[in-house]
Amino acid sequence: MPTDDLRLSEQYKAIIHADFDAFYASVEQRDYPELNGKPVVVGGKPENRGVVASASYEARTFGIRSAIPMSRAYRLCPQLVRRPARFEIYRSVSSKVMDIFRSITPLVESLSLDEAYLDVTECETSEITPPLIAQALRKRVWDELSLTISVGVGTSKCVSKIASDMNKPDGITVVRPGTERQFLSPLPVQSIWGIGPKTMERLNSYGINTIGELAIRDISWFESNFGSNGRSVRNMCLGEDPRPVITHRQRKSFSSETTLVDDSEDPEILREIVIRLSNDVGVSLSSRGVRGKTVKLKLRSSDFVTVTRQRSVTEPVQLSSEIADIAIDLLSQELNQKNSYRLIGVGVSGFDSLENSQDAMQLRLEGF
Ligand code: TTP
Ligand code: MG
Repeated sequence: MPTDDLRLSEQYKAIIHADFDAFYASVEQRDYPELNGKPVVVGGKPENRGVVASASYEARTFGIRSAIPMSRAYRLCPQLVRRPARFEIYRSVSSKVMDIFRSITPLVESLSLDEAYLDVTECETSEITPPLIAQALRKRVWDELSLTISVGVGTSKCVSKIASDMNKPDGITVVRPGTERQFLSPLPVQSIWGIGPKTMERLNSYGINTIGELAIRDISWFESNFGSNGRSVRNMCLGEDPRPVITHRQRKSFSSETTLVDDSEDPEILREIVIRLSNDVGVSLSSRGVRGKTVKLKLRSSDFVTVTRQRSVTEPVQLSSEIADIAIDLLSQELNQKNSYRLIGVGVSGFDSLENSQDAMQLRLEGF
């Protein structure tokens, strides 16, 4: 698709989502050229019950994907080449690519080591369009790092992230302003951020398979099916996502919350939810190398009373298990109240400096 005539109008934001292709595996193929063209995975040994962290596109033709057991990967492809993870190298590549991104705009939000959003609205001129910026970005990453990224260009985070996945590997997908609905409509519902496998199954059981089929429901339907997230889920289906690109420095906390399908006072159910939310927050912190000193638990009871409880610790936390330990303790103290709850949230704030956090993350990864 020609990309030089796709100018985003002034009334829209221009967001690029960039993501390395087969990140860990590609770094291994780059550094060990004899692995080029071969099915390569990065991950733990099968005899230690290792899992695949990253699979090269050659390995994917055998059905190998991230998160499957390594033993299964070898069964799918006996000639598979496995490399152990070299986190230090991946972190250094990540920091270089983020520098390239930041040389284009200061508005860069890294989501993990290998992906980021760039708000390039202000970089746009009559000659330099967002798709051209995206192409230039891809070329620079290739020239300077010998790795490929795939990018999506759109008017919001949600659309650009979905777009970057459409032409992987080494691809670019541009969604012109005003065509968001058309672009999203045929895609499966789980492409929408926040719709996981369980919700997808439920929607499929109602005969809703695509985003287009979901988008035609009215707001009250969304609210009764997605609770307080109803409005934002509906807006995303319509291609509208007002979330700004937030840089590290601006970000003060990470949190995750959920509205329960049925209100609950069952300690086991509530604990399980707290563990899941702590895991979401832990993944966000770990992938960005951030640690925080304050863990917060938010509870909204069936009668809509919201309480927050927080605890600060001297040793900053980052891992899901560390967050969950504190959040569950805070929960246990509230359970004496015998309330039934409709919403639970877990958050971490009080970040230490990024430099310190990255040292800490390195230590933790080396400890595994
Ligand atoms: P992804 O971007 O999800 O995967 P990828 O870069 O390997 O492949 P692609 O983007 O082309 O689909 O994740 C980035 C890195 O994060 C990945 O290379 C390894 C790591 N990772 C894990 O360790 N475990 C996982 O389950 C996933 C999904 C990723
Ligand atoms: Mg990737």
